[in-house]
Amino acid sequence: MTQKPTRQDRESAQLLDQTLVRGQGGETHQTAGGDTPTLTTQQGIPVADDQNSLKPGPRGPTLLEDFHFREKIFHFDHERIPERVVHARGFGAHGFFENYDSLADITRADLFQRPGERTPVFVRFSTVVGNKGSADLARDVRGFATKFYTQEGNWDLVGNNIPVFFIQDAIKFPDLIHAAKPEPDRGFPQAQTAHDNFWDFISLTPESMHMVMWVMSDRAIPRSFRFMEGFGVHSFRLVNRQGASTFVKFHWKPKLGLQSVVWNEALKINGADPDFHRRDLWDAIQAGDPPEWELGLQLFDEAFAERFEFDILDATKIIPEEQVPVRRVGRLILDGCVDNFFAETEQVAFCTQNVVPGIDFSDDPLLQGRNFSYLDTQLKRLGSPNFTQLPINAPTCPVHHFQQDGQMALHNPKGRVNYEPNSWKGDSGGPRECPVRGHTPFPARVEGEKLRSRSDTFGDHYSQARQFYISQTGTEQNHIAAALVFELSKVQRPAIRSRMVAHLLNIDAGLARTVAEGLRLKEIPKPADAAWPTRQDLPPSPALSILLNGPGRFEGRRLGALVTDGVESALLSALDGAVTAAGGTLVIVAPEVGGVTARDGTWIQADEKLDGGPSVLFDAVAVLVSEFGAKLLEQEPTARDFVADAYAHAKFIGYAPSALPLLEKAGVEPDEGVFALGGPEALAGFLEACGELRLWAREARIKRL
Ligand code: HDE
Repeated sequence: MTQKPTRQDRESAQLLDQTLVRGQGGETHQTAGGDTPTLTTQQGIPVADDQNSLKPGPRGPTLLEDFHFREKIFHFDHERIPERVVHARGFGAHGFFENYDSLADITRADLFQRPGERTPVFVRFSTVVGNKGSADLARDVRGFATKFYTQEGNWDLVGNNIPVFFIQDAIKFPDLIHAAKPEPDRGFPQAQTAHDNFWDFISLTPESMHMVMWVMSDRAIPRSFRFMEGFGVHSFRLVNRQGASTFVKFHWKPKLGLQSVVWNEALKINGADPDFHRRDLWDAIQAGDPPEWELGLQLFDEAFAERFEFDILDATKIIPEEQVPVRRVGRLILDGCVDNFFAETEQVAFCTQNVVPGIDFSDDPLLQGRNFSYLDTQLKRLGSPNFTQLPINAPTCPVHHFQQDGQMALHNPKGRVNYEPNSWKGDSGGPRECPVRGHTPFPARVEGEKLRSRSDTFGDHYSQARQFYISQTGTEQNHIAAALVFELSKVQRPAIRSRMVAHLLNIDAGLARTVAEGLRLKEIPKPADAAWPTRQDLPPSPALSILLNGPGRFEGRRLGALVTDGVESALLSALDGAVTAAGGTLVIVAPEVGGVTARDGTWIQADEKLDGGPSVLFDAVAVLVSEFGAKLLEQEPTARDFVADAYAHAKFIGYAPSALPLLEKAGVEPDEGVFALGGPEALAGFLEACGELRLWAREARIKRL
């Protein structure tokens, strides 16, 4: 309700009263003049008429001579570029990274040398499986890719919101993605892993079991990009000026804490607002509340790598934070929306091989494969090796080299010399290599027979899956079981369902039993053959739970207030004050978008019409309808859903006493999450409770499946 002026407000202020000139055929013409520039072709030729193609006589055929028409249609026909083969649906924003301390002792990377220094960044969030037009709340991994425009070149940290991956060797990536994407004969399902091909592949790929636990957890249905973690996944190296190397795993920690939605809510959000995540990021930045993350480093040496229970080169494993703490070294702020989605979000080309001096790779076979794939994919998508010259991809530091020509070359070097070595002096000779400043790979010792094989240190596929599962709260464990039951219920072949339960038996017997019961399996299968027995001694890691790492406050969240004519305006504005003081946003939902008349006659503008503003779009709700309004809305399924969904999704609900009949009709049974909003104390209590985000005890009480 109380919001700073948005871009939309600013834009509305710029709208002109348009002067329209009617043409002979009734078409409208808007002509240039004043501040309005003249329309031109791409060649800069002024255009006289953009409404009619050139014809011999008003009813004749269009003439080939019409260069303006042909250029316009030709360009339109070529507007699309191939969407990304994975991570097609994404949303980007600009911002900066700010260093806390100098990390000179562990890396020579220029961006980490000076405390307080800011490096510009562009971040693109994404889902993996769905196409560009799919819905935001698919159950899926989220990409979290960051391009740092450092003074020594671009560093791309191309991560996910889950710290492990499905496979250990990049050679399996095409199979994994083929299996997850729509089935090739029928072309569906879209943006879903709930189908036979995916689970067939997964159930034959035991190395994916740890990742499966994460993807079936609520991590795969985040409430917003702002409330999720990010991970570089692989082990990388940091190298200092003396050439000493430290292994590192990168983490992003959201300032506003972790939060996810529940699955039934995700299904409904996808219908009500398929752009839920991108809208949330856009709105937060436009409202002047830029989201923030801290960059965390898990630093460890060769000796730790040797003694760690698992192989640090295996991307299906984490290093628990309790074992190697995450050191927070700086903050990332996203404070700028893009000006043009295509130019920036669509054309941004991340490449894992973009590392700067002081940052280096490990031998993780997944990372090594990615280093080939990303460059290759950019050529396919952007069509030219000069994609690095597009503004969103161009480094902000000086670039000097002898690479030239190619399609769409914008910046060919000047002068006579385009080779090296050459005998021209100074500037005329062009750039030279620099062993001191240049990127030098860490001289790790590598030897061995050339063979296609996998290290047996990669062989334990279940122990960390189990560790993840036992680190979850009871609520989260229930959600994992329910997700598995949902997905496997969409699988048509019973053999695949059983094969999955056979793997679950190696993870947790209770989980396997719940899933088997949820699927009504007639027989419990034997546990899957395992190369290594599941370790029972790995302790729970609280850092892996979302609910143990929530915000404990309502900041950055949205409360939806359902109002009708006759609403008490004093109560509404007191609620608005309390939500705003808590750092949240109040959104007014009314039967009509124009607004309502309060009991005291004041006019209250609405933000959403009821059927476009269901409660799944909010973190908590208040039902402030008048007595008369309650009577009216009792009859209305969308109004009953508003309340019933909020209740079923374990949200905190505040209500004006006059709204009680609507709550009763929606099946709400008062509990410690349902607040009668009377005086200021009740409001304060309600808002404090809202900081917990959900009353999970209610879910346990009312949910059977
Ligand atoms: Fe990617 N991945 N990936 N990936 N990936 C792409 O590159 C690939 C993997 C990730 O917002 C593609 O520009 C291979 C892990 C993100 O533009 C492609 C393998 C992680 C994005 C590609 C992996 C990621 C991509 C498609 C197995 C988390 C979106 C378009 C070895 C650490 C970046 C593109 C953006 C995109 C290949 C596995 C993250 C095809 C071969 C593990 C966030 O090159």
